[in-house]
Amino acid sequence: MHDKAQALRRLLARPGIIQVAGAHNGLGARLVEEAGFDAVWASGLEISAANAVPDANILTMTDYQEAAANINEATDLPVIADCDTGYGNYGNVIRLIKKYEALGIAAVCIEDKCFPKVNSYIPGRQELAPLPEFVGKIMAAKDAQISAAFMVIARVEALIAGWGLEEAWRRAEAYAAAGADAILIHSKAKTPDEIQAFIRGWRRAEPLVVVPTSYSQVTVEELAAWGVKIVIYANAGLRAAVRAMSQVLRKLRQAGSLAAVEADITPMSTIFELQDMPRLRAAEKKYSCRP
Ligand code: SPV
Ligand code: MG
Repeated sequence: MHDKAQALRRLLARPGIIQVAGAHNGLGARLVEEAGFDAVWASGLEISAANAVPDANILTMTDYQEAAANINEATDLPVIADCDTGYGNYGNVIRLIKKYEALGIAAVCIEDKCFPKVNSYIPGRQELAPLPEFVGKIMAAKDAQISAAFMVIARVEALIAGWGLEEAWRRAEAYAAAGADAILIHSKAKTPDEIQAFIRGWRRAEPLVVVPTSYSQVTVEELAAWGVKIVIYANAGLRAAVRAMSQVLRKLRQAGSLAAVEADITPMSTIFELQDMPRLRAAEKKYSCRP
Protein backbone atom coordinates (compact mmCIF):
# COMPACT_ATOMS: atom_id res chain seq x y z
CA MET A 1 0.00 0.00 0.00
CA HIS A 2 1.15 3.53 -0.79
CA ASP A 3 2.21 4.74 2.67
CA LYS A 4 0.85 8.25 2.98
CA ALA A 5 2.02 8.69 6.56
CA GLN A 6 5.58 8.16 5.32
CA ALA A 7 4.92 10.58 2.46
CA LEU A 8 3.78 13.27 4.91
CA ARG A 9 6.86 12.62 7.07
CA ARG A 10 9.03 13.10 3.97
CA LEU A 11 7.30 16.42 3.23
CA LEU A 12 7.95 17.50 6.83
CA ALA A 13 11.63 16.60 6.57
CA ARG A 14 11.96 18.78 3.46
CA PRO A 15 12.91 22.43 3.94
CA GLY A 16 10.08 24.95 3.54
CA ILE A 17 6.38 25.03 4.25
CA ILE A 18 3.76 22.37 3.42
CA GLN A 19 0.64 23.77 1.75
CA VAL A 20 -2.64 21.99 2.44
CA ALA A 21 -6.20 22.69 1.27
CA GLY A 22 -9.52 21.44 2.58
CA ALA A 23 -12.00 19.07 0.94
CA HIS A 24 -15.18 17.26 1.89
CA ASN A 25 -15.30 14.55 -0.76
CA GLY A 26 -13.27 12.77 -3.40
CA LEU A 27 -13.97 15.35 -6.10
CA GLY A 28 -12.73 18.17 -3.86
CA ALA A 29 -9.60 16.15 -3.07
CA ARG A 30 -8.90 15.70 -6.79
CA LEU A 31 -9.19 19.46 -7.33
CA VAL A 32 -6.83 20.12 -4.40
CA GLU A 33 -4.31 17.72 -5.96
CA GLU A 34 -4.71 19.22 -9.44
CA ALA A 35 -4.07 22.70 -8.04
CA GLY A 36 -0.67 21.54 -6.80
CA PHE A 37 -1.15 21.36 -3.02
CA ASP A 38 1.00 19.01 -0.94
CA ALA A 39 -1.76 17.40 1.14
CA VAL A 40 -5.54 17.42 1.72
CA TRP A 41 -7.33 18.51 4.89
CA ALA A 42 -10.49 16.43 5.49
CA SER A 43 -12.27 19.41 6.98
CA GLY A 44 -14.94 18.95 9.65
CA LEU A 45 -16.49 22.26 8.63
CA GLU A 46 -16.62 21.25 4.96
CA ILE A 47 -17.96 17.76 5.66
CA SER A 48 -20.65 19.19 7.96
CA ALA A 49 -21.56 21.94 5.48
CA ALA A 50 -21.77 19.40 2.66
CA ASN A 51 -24.43 17.65 4.76
CA ALA A 52 -26.09 21.02 5.46
CA VAL A 53 -25.61 20.69 9.23
CA PRO A 54 -23.63 22.86 11.69
CA ASP A 55 -19.95 22.14 12.40
CA ALA A 56 -20.87 21.08 15.94
CA ASN A 57 -20.52 17.28 16.03
CA ILE A 58 -24.00 16.83 14.65
CA LEU A 59 -22.52 14.16 12.38
CA THR A 60 -21.01 11.05 13.97
CA MET A 61 -17.47 9.72 13.75
CA THR A 62 -18.68 7.24 11.14
CA ASP A 63 -19.92 10.08 8.92
CA TYR A 64 -16.62 11.98 9.14
CA GLN A 65 -14.66 8.80 8.63
CA GLU A 66 -16.65 7.85 5.54
CA ALA A 67 -15.94 11.28 4.05
CA ALA A 68 -12.24 11.02 4.94
CA ALA A 69 -12.07 7.57 3.30
CA ASN A 70 -13.69 8.97 0.15
CA ILE A 71 -11.20 11.85 0.11
CA ASN A 72 -8.27 9.50 0.69
CA GLU A 73 -9.28 7.09 -2.08
CA ALA A 74 -9.57 9.89 -4.62
CA THR A 75 -6.08 11.32 -4.21
CA ASP A 76 -2.45 10.24 -4.09
CA LEU A 77 -1.75 13.07 -1.66
CA PRO A 78 -1.48 12.44 2.08
CA VAL A 79 -4.67 13.29 3.97
CA ILE A 80 -4.78 15.07 7.33
CA ALA A 81 -8.13 14.31 8.96
CA ASP A 82 -9.80 16.91 11.16
CA CYS A 83 -11.16 14.78 14.02
CA ASP A 84 -12.57 17.62 16.16
CA THR A 85 -12.23 16.70 19.85
CA GLY A 86 -11.84 13.00 19.12
CA TYR A 87 -15.63 12.46 19.25
CA GLY A 88 -15.74 11.81 22.99
CA ASN A 89 -13.13 10.81 25.57
CA TYR A 90 -9.86 8.83 25.31
CA GLY A 91 -11.86 5.64 24.60
CA ASN A 92 -13.34 7.22 21.47
CA VAL A 93 -9.89 8.53 20.51
CA ILE A 94 -8.39 5.03 20.68
CA ARG A 95 -11.07 3.73 18.31
CA LEU A 96 -10.74 6.64 15.91
CA ILE A 97 -6.97 6.17 15.65
CA LYS A 98 -7.42 2.49 14.80
CA LYS A 99 -10.06 3.32 12.17
CA TYR A 100 -8.30 6.28 10.53
CA GLU A 101 -4.89 4.62 10.48
CA ALA A 102 -6.36 1.48 8.92
CA LEU A 103 -7.90 3.64 6.17
CA GLY A 104 -4.45 4.93 5.20
CA ILE A 105 -4.99 8.46 6.52
CA ALA A 106 -1.57 10.08 7.10
CA ALA A 107 -2.41 12.17 10.18
CA VAL A 108 -5.27 13.13 12.45
CA CYS A 109 -5.80 16.42 14.21
CA ILE A 110 -7.55 16.56 17.59
CA GLU A 111 -8.52 19.83 19.32
CA ASP A 112 -8.68 20.66 23.03
CA LYS A 113 -12.32 21.73 23.27
CA CYS A 114 -15.22 20.00 25.01
CA PHE A 115 -17.42 17.55 23.12
CA PRO A 116 -19.62 18.51 21.32
CA LYS A 117 -17.43 21.25 19.87
CA VAL A 118 -18.61 24.16 17.79
CA ASN A 119 -16.68 25.74 14.89
CA SER A 120 -13.95 28.08 16.14
CA TYR A 121 -15.43 31.09 14.32
CA ILE A 122 -18.84 30.81 15.99
CA PRO A 123 -18.94 33.40 18.77
CA GLY A 124 -19.85 32.25 22.28
CA ARG A 125 -19.52 28.67 23.49
CA GLN A 126 -15.83 27.81 22.97
CA GLU A 127 -15.23 25.65 26.04
CA LEU A 128 -11.70 24.35 26.53
CA ALA A 129 -11.21 20.83 27.90
CA PRO A 130 -9.18 20.63 31.11
CA LEU A 131 -5.49 20.35 30.18
CA PRO A 132 -4.91 16.92 31.85
CA GLU A 133 -7.95 15.49 30.10
CA PHE A 134 -6.61 16.48 26.67
CA VAL A 135 -3.11 15.26 27.55
CA GLY A 136 -4.74 11.87 28.26
CA LYS A 137 -6.31 11.91 24.78
CA ILE A 138 -2.97 12.64 23.11
CA MET A 139 -1.26 9.86 25.07
CA ALA A 140 -4.09 7.45 24.22
CA ALA A 141 -3.83 8.41 20.53
CA LYS A 142 -0.08 7.90 20.38
CA ASP A 143 -0.31 4.56 22.19
CA ALA A 144 -3.07 3.37 19.84
CA GLN A 145 -1.29 3.98 16.52
CA ILE A 146 0.42 1.02 14.88
CA SER A 147 2.93 2.51 12.42
CA ALA A 148 5.60 4.90 13.70
CA ALA A 149 5.00 7.29 10.80
CA PHE A 150 1.31 8.01 11.54
CA MET A 151 0.96 11.51 13.01
CA VAL A 152 -1.21 12.99 15.73
CA ILE A 153 -1.55 16.78 15.56
CA ALA A 154 -2.71 18.51 18.75
CA ARG A 155 -4.78 21.62 18.14
CA VAL A 156 -4.65 24.38 20.73
CA GLU A 157 -7.84 26.45 21.01
CA ALA A 158 -6.72 28.71 23.88
CA LEU A 159 -6.53 31.81 21.65
CA ILE A 160 -9.95 30.98 20.18
CA ALA A 161 -11.44 30.71 23.68
CA GLY A 162 -9.79 34.02 24.72
CA TRP A 163 -7.46 32.46 27.31
CA GLY A 164 -4.38 34.22 25.97
CA LEU A 165 -0.86 33.41 24.86
CA GLU A 166 0.46 32.09 28.20
CA GLU A 167 -2.26 29.44 28.29
CA ALA A 168 -1.66 28.63 24.62
CA TRP A 169 2.06 28.02 25.24
CA ARG A 170 1.33 26.04 28.43
CA ARG A 171 -1.06 23.76 26.59
CA ALA A 172 1.05 23.40 23.45
CA GLU A 173 4.08 22.41 25.55
CA ALA A 174 2.07 19.88 27.55
CA TYR A 175 0.63 18.30 24.39
CA ALA A 176 4.04 18.11 22.74
CA ALA A 177 5.50 16.55 25.90
CA ALA A 178 2.63 14.02 25.83
CA GLY A 179 3.74 12.91 22.35
CA ALA A 180 1.92 15.14 19.84
CA ASP A 181 3.83 15.16 16.55
CA ALA A 182 2.84 18.74 15.68
CA ILE A 183 0.90 21.63 17.20
CA LEU A 184 -1.90 23.41 15.37
CA ILE A 185 -2.20 26.87 16.90
CA HIS A 186 -5.53 28.37 15.93
CA SER A 187 -6.59 32.02 15.98
CA LYS A 188 -9.70 33.94 14.96
CA ALA A 189 -7.92 37.32 14.97
CA LYS A 190 -8.15 39.53 11.89
CA THR A 191 -4.36 39.93 11.79
CA PRO A 192 -1.62 37.34 12.25
CA ASP A 193 -0.07 39.24 15.21
CA GLU A 194 -1.01 36.76 17.96
CA ILE A 195 0.04 33.81 15.81
CA GLN A 196 3.38 35.50 15.18
CA ALA A 197 3.75 36.16 18.93
CA PHE A 198 2.96 32.51 19.68
CA ILE A 199 5.56 31.34 17.16
CA ARG A 200 8.22 33.67 18.62
CA GLY A 201 7.73 32.08 22.03
CA TRP A 202 7.67 28.47 20.78
CA ARG A 203 10.89 26.81 21.94
CA ARG A 204 10.23 23.16 21.14
CA ALA A 205 11.08 21.26 17.96
CA GLU A 206 7.55 20.04 17.17
CA PRO A 207 6.38 21.67 13.92
CA LEU A 208 3.66 24.33 13.97
CA VAL A 209 0.49 24.26 11.87
CA VAL A 210 -1.74 27.28 11.18
CA VAL A 211 -5.13 27.89 9.56
CA PRO A 212 -5.19 31.49 8.29
CA THR A 213 -8.92 31.83 7.64
CA SER A 214 -9.55 35.07 9.56
CA TYR A 215 -6.09 36.62 9.01
CA SER A 216 -6.30 35.82 5.30
CA GLN A 217 -3.93 38.60 4.16
CA VAL A 218 -0.90 36.71 5.47
CA THR A 219 1.23 35.19 2.71
CA VAL A 220 2.74 31.75 2.55
CA GLU A 221 6.18 33.38 2.31
CA GLU A 222 5.59 35.26 5.57
CA LEU A 223 4.40 32.12 7.35
CA ALA A 224 7.41 30.18 6.06
CA ALA A 225 9.77 32.94 7.17
CA TRP A 226 8.26 32.84 10.67
CA GLY A 227 8.93 29.10 10.83
CA VAL A 228 5.43 27.68 10.26
CA LYS A 229 5.72 24.16 8.83
CA ILE A 230 2.16 23.50 7.63
CA VAL A 231 -0.44 25.99 6.39
CA ILE A 232 -4.01 24.76 5.95
CA TYR A 233 -6.43 26.68 3.71
CA ALA A 234 -9.28 24.87 5.38
CA ASN A 235 -12.37 25.83 3.41
CA ALA A 236 -11.53 27.88 0.28
CA GLY A 237 -12.81 25.10 -2.01
CA LEU A 238 -16.16 24.84 -0.26
CA ARG A 239 -16.70 28.60 -0.23
CA ALA A 240 -15.74 28.87 -3.90
CA ALA A 241 -18.18 26.09 -4.80
CA VAL A 242 -21.06 27.62 -2.84
CA ARG A 243 -20.60 31.02 -4.49
CA ALA A 244 -20.22 29.60 -8.00
CA MET A 245 -23.14 27.17 -7.68
CA SER A 246 -25.44 29.76 -6.20
CA GLN A 247 -24.64 32.37 -8.87
CA VAL A 248 -25.06 29.93 -11.76
CA LEU A 249 -28.30 28.42 -10.46
CA ARG A 250 -29.89 31.85 -9.92
CA LYS A 251 -28.79 33.05 -13.37
CA LEU A 252 -30.11 29.87 -14.98
CA ARG A 253 -33.47 30.13 -13.19
CA GLN A 254 -33.86 33.71 -14.41
CA ALA A 255 -32.66 33.15 -17.97
CA GLY A 256 -34.60 29.96 -18.59
CA SER A 257 -31.89 28.57 -20.86
CA LEU A 258 -28.73 26.64 -20.08
CA ALA A 259 -26.96 28.65 -22.80
CA ALA A 260 -27.01 31.69 -20.48
CA VAL A 261 -24.60 29.97 -18.08
CA GLU A 262 -22.67 27.74 -20.48
CA ALA A 263 -19.61 30.01 -20.22
CA ASP A 264 -19.71 29.83 -16.40
CA ILE A 265 -19.77 26.06 -16.08
CA THR A 266 -17.20 23.34 -16.61
CA PRO A 267 -17.54 21.27 -19.78
CA MET A 268 -18.81 17.73 -19.34
CA SER A 269 -15.46 16.44 -20.61
CA THR A 270 -13.72 17.89 -17.54
CA ILE A 271 -16.19 16.13 -15.25
CA PHE A 272 -15.54 12.82 -17.02
CA GLU A 273 -11.79 13.30 -16.54
CA LEU A 274 -12.20 14.13 -12.85
CA GLN A 275 -14.26 10.94 -12.50
CA ASP A 276 -11.41 8.87 -14.00
CA MET A 277 -13.49 7.93 -17.04
CA PRO A 278 -10.38 7.53 -19.26
CA ARG A 279 -9.08 4.88 -16.85
CA LEU A 280 -12.41 3.04 -16.99
CA ARG A 281 -12.27 3.20 -20.79
CA ALA A 282 -8.82 1.61 -20.74
CA ALA A 283 -10.07 -1.11 -18.38
CA GLU A 284 -13.02 -1.69 -20.68
CA LYS A 285 -10.66 -2.34 -23.61
CA LYS A 286 -8.61 -4.75 -21.54
CA TYR A 287 -11.30 -6.70 -19.65
CA SER A 288 -14.62 -6.41 -21.42
CA CYS A 289 -15.79 -9.50 -23.31
CA ARG A 290 -18.38 -7.41 -25.17
CA PRO A 291 -17.55 -5.99 -28.58
C1 SPV B 1 -12.22 22.84 9.67
O1 SPV B 1 -11.93 23.06 8.50
O2 SPV B 1 -13.16 22.13 10.01
C2 SPV B 1 -11.41 23.41 10.75
C3 SPV B 1 -10.78 24.69 10.56
O3 SPV B 1 -11.35 22.82 11.81
S1 SPV B 1 -11.81 25.91 11.24
O4 SPV B 1 -13.03 25.98 10.46
O5 SPV B 1 -11.02 27.11 11.15
O6 SPV B 1 -12.11 25.59 12.62
MG1 MG C 1 -12.88 21.50 12.07
